Amino acid sequence: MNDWKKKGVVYEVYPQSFKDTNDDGIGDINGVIEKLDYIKNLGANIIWLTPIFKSPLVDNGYDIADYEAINPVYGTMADFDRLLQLSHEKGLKLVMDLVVNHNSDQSKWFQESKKDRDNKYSDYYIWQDPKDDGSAPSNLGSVFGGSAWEYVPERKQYYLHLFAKEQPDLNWRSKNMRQSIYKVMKFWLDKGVDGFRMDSISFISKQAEFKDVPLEDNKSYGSYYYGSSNGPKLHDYLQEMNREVMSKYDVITIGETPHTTASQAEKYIDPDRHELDMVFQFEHMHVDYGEYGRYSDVNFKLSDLRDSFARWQKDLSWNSNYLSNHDQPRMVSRFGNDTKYRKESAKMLAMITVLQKGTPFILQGDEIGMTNVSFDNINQFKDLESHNTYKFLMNKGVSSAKAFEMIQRKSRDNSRTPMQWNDKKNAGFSEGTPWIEVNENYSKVNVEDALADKKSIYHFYQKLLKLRNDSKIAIDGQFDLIAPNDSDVFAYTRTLNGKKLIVIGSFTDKKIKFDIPQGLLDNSYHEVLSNYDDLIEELSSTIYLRPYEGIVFSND
Ligand code: TEU
Ligand code: CA
Repeated sequence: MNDWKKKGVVYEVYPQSFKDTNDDGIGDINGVIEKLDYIKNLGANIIWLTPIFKSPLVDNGYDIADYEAINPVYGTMADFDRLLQLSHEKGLKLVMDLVVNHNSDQSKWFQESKKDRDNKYSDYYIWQDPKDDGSAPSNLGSVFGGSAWEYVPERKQYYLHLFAKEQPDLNWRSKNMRQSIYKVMKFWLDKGVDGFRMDSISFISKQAEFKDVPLEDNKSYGSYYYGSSNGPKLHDYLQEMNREVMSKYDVITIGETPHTTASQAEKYIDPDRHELDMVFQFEHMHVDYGEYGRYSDVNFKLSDLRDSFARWQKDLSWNSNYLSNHDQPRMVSRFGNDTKYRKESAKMLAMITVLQKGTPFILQGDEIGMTNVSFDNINQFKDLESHNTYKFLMNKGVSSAKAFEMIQRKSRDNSRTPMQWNDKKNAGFSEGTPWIEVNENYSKVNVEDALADKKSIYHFYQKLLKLRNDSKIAIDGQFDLIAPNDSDVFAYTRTLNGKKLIVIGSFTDKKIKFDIPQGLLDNSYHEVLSNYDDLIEELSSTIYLRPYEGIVFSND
């Protein structure tokens, strides 16, 4: 991977919640333009823009009806061109979301494909005959609940949708379909975009046959992962895509790879295989899963989080490092303490994540420590997954109060509420009525205050990102855990040519004693970053960590 990619720090912009400039309550492209300097000043250098294409917005734009058109709610193609040009003038790269495991049932491709079995687009989707009794071809369930199959009378066939029924899966076995995708990619790359974050890319190659799969503990449907994640021809497709498209441009490619192990992931990014630059994986997001998957009422254990991170650091040559994105709750609420130690824990979590080997990803708002929302009515949630899961949980006999609490805790909407710019109306996001309500804590958590306060989370991120990009050790150093069994502390070293960073983060609200292994810390070290004001003066192998304290030492 070349230097600009290694030094990439990604800032994820979820445009509908970023900044609204025409007061229709929906963030837009001009809003991103308005805030480019804000992103740049933070120290990020790559913007990942989640989908802004024409879409009926069933899944907030991850259901694309026209890959080459901008959704008018976000602006025009001219606005987009201006965004791209201005980003480049400011030295920022712009990465688009490429959603090609599926698109929208409103797309021309699908509208044609469903008409009959013999048209130009008839093989663009995964059509299967019913079982003899007319029921769905298999018992696969979809990510958002219910069957993964939907019947279309015109064709007397079912089509596969791993996500919502309005998101039919594309058939990568079709050469014409693949060529259509490559054409779309070239359309954007020829405009000058700097790469793609590839949505659900580990799912694009399906098994040849769809059969019923074993059902786990009384589930009604089989896991959609069977025969779809890391399928038989996945790497052939990625190599073809690289040969025909990416190899012709200097761009960055980030594959979102649900249900992928570290050893499977290495195949995507091994430079000799000519596929992708990096993957965005989920193993560490599963540390608080339980009976009801992500929505379970389970607290994470530090040991699970640390083990997962460490395993990926060891087994994969380059990772994407994050604790939240638009599909996850807010990191400070999930892994830190979003009340008394909100600032300390948000900084410590950033530190422990950004200084691992790989590309840091920051979700808009995490740099000011935005938290989960506290809604009191299910209708305040907008995500289809939240609503489906709420019904599902109640069908399983969970009380409505408990089900609501579970949604509240893990809903994807926690990360999708409007960006909190100031303490004025609607947090300065919009003068109109926001499409989703603003988090009520905006009067104390907002950008204006963060910029005015030298000790804010924002300013800590600035220092942290500068440290990360100025330090060869932080970029290329080897990762090793320290105190791998400590119940409260996540600590590791990064080492390059004998020089080290020692990174220590406490995950507890108590003051604790921490022993640095004998011989590791000597007088050649100094403290380079801390989330508390006063630095530790005397270096000794026993240190006392304050609540959520995070410290970085270096001998470089
Ligand atoms: O997410 C893909 C994905 O794997 C999902 O399982 C994700 O973890 C899900 O949100 C679980 O709750 C991508 C996008 O990031 C997501 O926003 C889309 O809804 C999804 O693909 C379909 O395009
Ligand atoms: Ca708008």
